[in-house]
Amino acid sequence: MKRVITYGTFDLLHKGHINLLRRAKALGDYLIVGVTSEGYDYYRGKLNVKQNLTERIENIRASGLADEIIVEEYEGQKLDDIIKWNIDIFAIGSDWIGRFDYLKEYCQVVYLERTKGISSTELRDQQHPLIRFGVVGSGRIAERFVAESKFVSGVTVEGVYNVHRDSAKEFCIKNELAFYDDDYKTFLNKVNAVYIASPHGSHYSYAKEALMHEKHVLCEKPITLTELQAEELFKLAKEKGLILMEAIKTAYCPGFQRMVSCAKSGKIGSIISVDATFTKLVSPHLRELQNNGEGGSVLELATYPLLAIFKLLGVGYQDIQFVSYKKNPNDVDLFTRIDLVYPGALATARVGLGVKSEGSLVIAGTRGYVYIPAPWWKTEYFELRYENPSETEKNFYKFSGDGLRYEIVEFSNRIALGKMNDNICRLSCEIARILERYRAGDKTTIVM
Ligand code: C2G
Repeated sequence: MKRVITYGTFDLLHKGHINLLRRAKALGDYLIVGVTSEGYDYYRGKLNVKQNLTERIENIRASGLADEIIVEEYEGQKLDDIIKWNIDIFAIGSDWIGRFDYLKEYCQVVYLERTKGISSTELRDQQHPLIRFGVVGSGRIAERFVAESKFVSGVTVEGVYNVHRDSAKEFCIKNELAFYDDDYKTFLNKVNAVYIASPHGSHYSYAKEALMHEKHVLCEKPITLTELQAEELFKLAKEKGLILMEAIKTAYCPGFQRMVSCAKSGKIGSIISVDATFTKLVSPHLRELQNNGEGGSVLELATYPLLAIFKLLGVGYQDIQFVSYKKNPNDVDLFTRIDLVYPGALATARVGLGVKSEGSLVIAGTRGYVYIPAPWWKTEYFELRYENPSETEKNFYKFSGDGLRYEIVEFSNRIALGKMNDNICRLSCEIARILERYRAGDKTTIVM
């Protein structure tokens, strides 16, 4: 009996998949189909698969073409499967030509002609209208956004807006966009969503106007500089049935999400303390350190540690204190410690643009602790540690590229769902509230 194996995501099972399965089956007597798990697809950068694993398996089963269905969960599994299932032929579509030649040592490898004119990506785009982004601002992060958006299907970046026409033009040419503009209304009319990456203080007005013009908004951190403004924007988006989201990539990356559920699962007992540090040395002439009411470590970086603290302990803290080091001509905070006191727990966020420290996240519990080394905000790895070192558990995840692709996927999924995530909206408002208090000098000690 000749045994054939093939693999795929098989999202929104279509004619191309069916042809492939039929031809693969015809190569032998017994066909095994490996369907990729959600985790594996995320790992290999297939970020917006629409159907869950159960639905995709069910479709393969209903096609009647598979004699057996297995789940593909990790890199390198193909080789293990070929040996385990005693496979004679490995078959895959011609879009993979050459990529699986290394399996020829173990079985015959056949690349089958791909069916032209149909793909899951096209079907997804037909079901959900393309998200046509316009970028507001043309700085470093905006450029990274354009690059990262290319990893998410169903999304394009079409144009850029900047009050300075020359900057917009330069950005447009460099990033091969379709248009640029220095008139915000004209710009808004050409897109259906905006990514706001302008200076902090301008986020509120750009976001508000975009929402008023029925555009979805993905806004860089901090979403606004006051709690009221953030609440107003989320309320407006809700009333209009639009999506407004703060661009905090960490919140949506797989490693961080797993780490949070693991820490909260009881494996380290009750969480009593969270210590999160993020420092990044920048040169004094850069935007981040200007004395314009928008500079300094807290405004630039505190979103990340506060996200971790709020995700782990919630937003119900009772007291907050800031201690800042500001010895520089611009009088901006080069380093700040934020202490939050909860009923039965405590947390500290440390941020620095002019002071370097170990950027780790430590979550202390009654049974053990979670240690995430720098850069924990791009979580690739975390350890569960206990009194007995032999119980240490190490967990590895993949964090792809700059990570902005994860927030873009979430934004696009939210648009398809037609609903914002209320918890994360609240979290953004709470962060804005802390920034506002800090800017007002509330509960702040300055180190002399
Ligand atoms: N396919 C095809 N014609 C199409 C579309 C897809 O023949 N128009 C084939 C692909 O070449 C692949 C199979 O259908 O052999 C499944 O395609 P996808 O669902 O896109 O999965 P893919 O990402 O190719 O998974 O481990 C996973 C595999 O390596 C490939």
